[in-house]
Amino acid sequence: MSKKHGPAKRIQGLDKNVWVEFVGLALEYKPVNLGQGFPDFAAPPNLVDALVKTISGEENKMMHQYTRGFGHPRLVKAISTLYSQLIGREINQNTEILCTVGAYDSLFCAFMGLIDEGDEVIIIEPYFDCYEPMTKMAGGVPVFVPLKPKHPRVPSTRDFVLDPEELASKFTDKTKALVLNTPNNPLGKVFKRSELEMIADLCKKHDVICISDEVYEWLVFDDNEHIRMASLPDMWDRTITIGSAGKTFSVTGWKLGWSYGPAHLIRPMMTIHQNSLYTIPTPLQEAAAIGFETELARLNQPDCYFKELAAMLKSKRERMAKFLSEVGLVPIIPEGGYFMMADTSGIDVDLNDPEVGDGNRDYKLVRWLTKKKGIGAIPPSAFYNPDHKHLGENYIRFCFIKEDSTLDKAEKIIREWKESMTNAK
Ligand code: IK2
Repeated sequence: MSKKHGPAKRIQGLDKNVWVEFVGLALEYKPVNLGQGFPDFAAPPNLVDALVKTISGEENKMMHQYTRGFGHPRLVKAISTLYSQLIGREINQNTEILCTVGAYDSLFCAFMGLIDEGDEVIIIEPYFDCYEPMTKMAGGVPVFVPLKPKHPRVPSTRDFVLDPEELASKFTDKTKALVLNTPNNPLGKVFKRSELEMIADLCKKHDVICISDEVYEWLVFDDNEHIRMASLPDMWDRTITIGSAGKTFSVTGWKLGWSYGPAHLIRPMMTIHQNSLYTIPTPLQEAAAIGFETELARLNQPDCYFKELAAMLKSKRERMAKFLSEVGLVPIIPEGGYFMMADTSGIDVDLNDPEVGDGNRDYKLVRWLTKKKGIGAIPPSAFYNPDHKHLGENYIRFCFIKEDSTLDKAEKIIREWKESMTNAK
């Protein structure tokens, strides 16, 4: 191949992607899919109705055409109304909000719009995998700091913490941004106010931007509370908050997201957006706006979809924790989100089989589980940088936002697996 036909330098070394491999594996082997994070149950009927109405009838003919580039007027109004309430300040719908193709595109606009060649970006591990390649594509340098369990076998993600001194040591005069993800994917950790304050103080001290990925903001369990970084004192001016309709309304296929923050941080993101996608699908934005309006009218009431979904997930979380434990997959109970990490150190299977391929233990084990047992999952070492992959490789991530019938199937496989292990002894 001619040298001229080679990939751009900015993407060299970034070709491997956990989703490409494991979504592909799930398509090929058709396991009970507890891998990629999406529900397998119906979207909220009122949202579906809203979409159907939006695209039907002569009176809605303009819904099939381009809309405002930075966000459909009805949607930015709804986002502004909701989050102005939640963070306790008026958010300007025209200058302080950007609607994007999923949270992914918001992240892309943030990295591309704000990170320069040589800028350092602090990323808390484990992290949603795209933060690292996006930092690199922008020319930045990722600097990692891991959440660590307080002791080897912790029961809850509450016990995964940052070492404040270690975090402080990562800030230099080149640090431009820190990426926070609460509730965290893959762990499900919900950062406490004191933890957020510690991070915020460092951001303020070193004049650093916080890119706060809060796509699982409504999915918190027990006495945990989702605290928005932008609501902490003096953090608004340095925080971009990212959300996802896919996660909020259980419609991941809509790929609709948004960012809100001060105009001086949103404007550079808009520049990337206007020069790449320019505008995003009108009907999905209109329907999501209607969805938000509905939930706004019943916010904090038990029938609010955000509350209902969290309540439903809590029982699925408990169910999954129970059946995983039965085979010795020791779960770390998540405080939020819809993933569960399970410690696989006690599982003894033959990973020398050529069918499980190579790489870290969790990659092999997930391939084994998919091909030999019919359960799809995700290897969490994908969420650590190369030097820290050992911190993730003794776990597997399972997704529990699934129909009870899907969880029944997974439970049956797990029980049979357990029986076969007992019989083999
Ligand atoms: N940020 C986080 C933390 C996410 O988890 C996601 C979606 N991830 O779901 C895949 C998985 O982990 O199985 C996103 C951003 C992207 O959200 P969106 O789908 O709105 O682009």
